[in-house]
Amino acid sequence: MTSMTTAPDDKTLLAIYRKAMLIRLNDDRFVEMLKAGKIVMPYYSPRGQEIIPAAVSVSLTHEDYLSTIYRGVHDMLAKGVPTRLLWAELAGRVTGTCKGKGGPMHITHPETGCMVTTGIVGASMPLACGMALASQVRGDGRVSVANFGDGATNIGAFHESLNLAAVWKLPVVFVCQNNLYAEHTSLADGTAVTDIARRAASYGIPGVSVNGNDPVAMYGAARTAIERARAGEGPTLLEARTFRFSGHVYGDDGHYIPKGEYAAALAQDPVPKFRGWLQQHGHATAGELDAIDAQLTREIDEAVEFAMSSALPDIIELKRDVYAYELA
Ligand SMILES: Cc1ncc(C[n+]2csc(CCOP(=O)(O)OP(=O)(O)O)c2C)c(N)n1
Ligand SMILES: [Mg+2]
Repeated sequence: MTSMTTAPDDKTLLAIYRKAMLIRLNDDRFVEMLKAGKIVMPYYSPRGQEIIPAAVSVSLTHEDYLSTIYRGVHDMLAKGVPTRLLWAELAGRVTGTCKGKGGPMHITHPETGCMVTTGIVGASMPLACGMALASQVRGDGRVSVANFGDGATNIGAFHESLNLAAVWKLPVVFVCQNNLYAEHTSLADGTAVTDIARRAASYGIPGVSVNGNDPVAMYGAARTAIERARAGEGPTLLEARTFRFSGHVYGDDGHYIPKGEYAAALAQDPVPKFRGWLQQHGHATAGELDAIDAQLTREIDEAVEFAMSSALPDIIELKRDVYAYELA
């Protein structure tokens, strides 16, 4: 395994904080707008999972590729999709990343390496293998990151992708965001081996289990895996343990999650916890963090204003960009 320095410096810690808080504040605003009936969309909240993409993406550039799933707004924001374009897409406006025709389930923004959001469980992995193969053939040094959930590890595509990536030494990092639930089913109820990282042994690749809510541990594990992929040493399976703070989708009250389990997770809410840790350990003052938060709030205010004042797509757009040639 490639051995590199994996402790984040202050600048990196603040970059992780900024991304994690951006995700957190955006989520608050999405929920507020949904509740007020101002936007209508299927929304899969990433609350509780903010640290994972924030800590992964600081080691990536816009040249690196990302694939993710319906619960992927956090991955997109962390990778760098501009907040205003993301909002416009979620609100179904022409100014969105996909001209308002993709919506939350299909955010795509190649300019920042965000190649695909899929609603098909497990599909982010073979797509990442394809992108990584392209990079390998071109020799462009790009790394592909595939995000998926714990439930996706029981889909055939998971095994096929890990095997293919291992055999061809593809530059992929498989990031399993293990939030302990797949829709209404707990991990233990649907998975024989709940220690997901152990599955990597079947393909002879490193399998690392990490507390995804710990920014330092998450950063270190991701950086090692990304550097390994970039060095041509092949893929890694990274299991980021976390918790889903909401029901599966907006409107699901999550009643099947035991109250105690939920309360214990919420008491460790990762973004406020990280904020406190940064101050306690002298990485930032409360004033510096307040200034970051205020700037992020302004960014979101501006994004909402931009999205809501943009036009909805014209009816003629329904068929445009959908087929290889435009139908009459
Ligand atoms: C191939 C496929 N099978 C089933 C579904 C229905 N489905 C949507 S989300 C989901 C749960 C997936 O859970 P997990 O992979 O843990 O991701 P999470 O939602 O927790 O982020 C299921 C079964 C689907 N979208 N695609
Ligand atoms: Mg899950």
